[in-house]
Amino acid sequence: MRGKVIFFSFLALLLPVFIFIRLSGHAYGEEMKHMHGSGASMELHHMHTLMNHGLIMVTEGSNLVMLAEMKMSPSVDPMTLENGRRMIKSGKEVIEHVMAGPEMKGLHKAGHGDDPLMKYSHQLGEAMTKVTDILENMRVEGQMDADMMTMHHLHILINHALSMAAEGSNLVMLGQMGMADDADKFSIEHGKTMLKDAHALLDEVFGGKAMMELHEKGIKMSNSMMAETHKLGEAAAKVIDLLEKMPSAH
Ligand SMILES: [Cu+2]
Repeated sequence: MRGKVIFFSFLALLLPVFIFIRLSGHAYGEEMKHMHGSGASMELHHMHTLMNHGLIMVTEGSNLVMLAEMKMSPSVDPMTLENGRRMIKSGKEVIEHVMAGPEMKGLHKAGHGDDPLMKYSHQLGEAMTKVTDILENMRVEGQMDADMMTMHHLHILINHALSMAAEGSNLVMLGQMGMADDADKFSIEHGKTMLKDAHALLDEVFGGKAMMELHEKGIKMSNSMMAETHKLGEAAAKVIDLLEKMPSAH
């Protein structure tokens, strides 16, 4: 009898604890639902982060390839070239995986194919693929002349603008997820500054002194590398523009 009383008093004491755990679990679930929004925006924003990472890989790889093509260090150039090419390939695979892999297929099967944010994601993917294709196919065989050297230096700046924009965009998304009040504000602010600076750098490359001098010297769009440079610039501008306009996670 006494044992039973002790047992039931024990249960009675534990009951509020169980109720508390159930309720806070429920509240956490609601909180997550709030963060996810009604659609698949949280999943898509995580995918954008992966795509941005893929793009950063491509730009870093491309910078290595160009460094090797400048032929300033014969003992290191082959390794630099090989690592650069591999980096471009892996970065491209990340973007392709996000755009068409099982996770994306899952979201489409779940009925998110017509979400406005989904349309945005595929526009961004397309724009990044265009940049990636141009960088992957850019080749300089043999010794470089001075103009080619100038153009490659400009390409490195374009790549830098792209990776600044991608990193800025990742910080904006991180902040928008609302997991750390004050740090979130700084994250969003700094991310937006990076995006703005990336945009300004790209404008400077195409409106600046070096480019003007090349054109004044008669290097026209008929020069295949100059044509590629402007194609790359247009593709990069599209990516940076889309990253600046990315709809928020909420
Ligand atoms: Cu999709």
